[in-house]
Amino acid sequence: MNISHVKTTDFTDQKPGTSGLRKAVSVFQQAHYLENFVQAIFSTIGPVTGQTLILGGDGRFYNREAIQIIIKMACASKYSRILVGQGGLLSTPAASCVIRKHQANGGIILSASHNPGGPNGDFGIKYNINNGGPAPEQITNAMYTYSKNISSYNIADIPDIDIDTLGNQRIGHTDIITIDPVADYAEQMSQLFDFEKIRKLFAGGFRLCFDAMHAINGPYAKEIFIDQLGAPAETLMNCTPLPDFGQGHPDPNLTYAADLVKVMNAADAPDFGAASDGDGDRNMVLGQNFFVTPSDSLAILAANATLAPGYADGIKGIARSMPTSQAADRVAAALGIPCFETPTGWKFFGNLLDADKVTLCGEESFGTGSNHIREKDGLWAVLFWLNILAERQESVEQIVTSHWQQYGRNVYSRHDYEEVESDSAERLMSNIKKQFDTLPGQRFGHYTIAFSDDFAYTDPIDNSISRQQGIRIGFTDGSRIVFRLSGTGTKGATLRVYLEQFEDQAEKQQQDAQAALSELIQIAEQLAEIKKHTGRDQPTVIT
Ligand code: VG1
Ligand code: CO
Repeated sequence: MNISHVKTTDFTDQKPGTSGLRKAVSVFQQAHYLENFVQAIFSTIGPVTGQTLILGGDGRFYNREAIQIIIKMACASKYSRILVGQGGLLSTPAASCVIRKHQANGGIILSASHNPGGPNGDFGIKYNINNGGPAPEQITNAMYTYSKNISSYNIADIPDIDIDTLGNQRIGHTDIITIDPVADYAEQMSQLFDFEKIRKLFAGGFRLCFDAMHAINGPYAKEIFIDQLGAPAETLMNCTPLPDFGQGHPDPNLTYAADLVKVMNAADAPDFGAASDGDGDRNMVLGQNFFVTPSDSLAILAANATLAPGYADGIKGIARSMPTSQAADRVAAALGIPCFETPTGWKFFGNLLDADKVTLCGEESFGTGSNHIREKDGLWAVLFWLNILAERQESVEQIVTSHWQQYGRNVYSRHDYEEVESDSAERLMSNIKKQFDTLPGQRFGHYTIAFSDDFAYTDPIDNSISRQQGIRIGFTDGSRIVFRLSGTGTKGATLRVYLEQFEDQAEKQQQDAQAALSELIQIAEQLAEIKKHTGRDQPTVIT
């Protein structure tokens, strides 16, 4: 096997964001662009001689081409094994599961997650370490530094590999093993949840509608819901993965999962609705004509965890990203367990999970997961809910409203302003920061500001510090407004405004969230002058 040492020049923009390196497909298609970053990964974590690499992606446009390039570069770097998902497919949670199960050194996941795909959409690449979780910031920073100084990369001169037939092929020093992308993951799910009970639930006529949004979770949903749990075929919606996600936006929220929302709001709606995103790690859950916010979902899973066999012994702690509502904190307090507040992005949960400080983690952005892997996990959350529904024999709405009665409701919403001009977005953020000194004590209508800061996090395990993780405005009654700029967008800047208010009076808990938050929405405008800086009257997406 001949190895080419290809001369290249650096790209200046290969800095991974909240979750890997994401760019327009056309950027990744430039000569040497992907190769440079892959070499930066292998050289930063290396030497990789004799190691095992897990490889797969969400099937979006350019997935297959990228898989071939990475296999050839991994052979050149003398990995001893590459486990690649059949057809080049692996959901993000399945990749995490496979890394852990096969004791791999790490894995490369090709995905831009919830960003649209297709030739005019986005592509992405991220590296997960041997615990199955996203590489921490120190490692992604080192990759970026390497990418800025790169002058050549190594690639094996071999023909394309067959990634569609299960089994082993040996190339030089490397065994390339094509694996079933679903099997290991499905086996793990059957160990965590009471499949027998859920099977009975479906046999009794319980109806689920699952929308894979034409993305990676289709085959996983078919295997688990239909083949293993006996749900009828009509359970599945948009479950054939397409390279352009059917020209949709594979982000499971009320705006983009419109097909599912329509079904769940109809008169004859199924009992339970759920959707997942491009790479299968996000989830949205719905009852009949009823939306469960991701922050509430985390709190409810925590409060009901012992109903699922995998968590029957109770949970050690909870971690939530800073902008996620404080609903989970209330459950943690009631259970007498710790609740950690981390920056946005799953990579910040890894150390807490490895140290066994927390069992469940969640983000307001439709992400929930546990210590079973080191990624958020869309289907896991749906199965957890099914297990709870099978045990409690109540509707989704009943479970959520009784949770509010017991713990109070953290009324919550996120307003996104997408594709804002980057300089204006930066200006908006720095203008709020300039007010920090004078904000505490100021009154706005019913609210008084208790504190304002730029969130910084010190990891309790390795003491690493992450600064500038979002602006927090806290009010004396526990309400909050958070401002953050997205780290996953590829066009301009996305401003996220997170709003939260606590409501303990049962008669007010049923209110529409936007109505209940209307005063905080006005205060956010007053503090940040969103209209002036973004030129927008309305958010692009409200979740
Ligand atoms: C967003 C979410 C964040 C999530 C990240 C990756 O990041 O807010 O909670 O972890 O996406 O999710 P940002 O920086 O755009 O706010 V996924 O499913 O896109 O990998
Ligand atoms: Co995702």
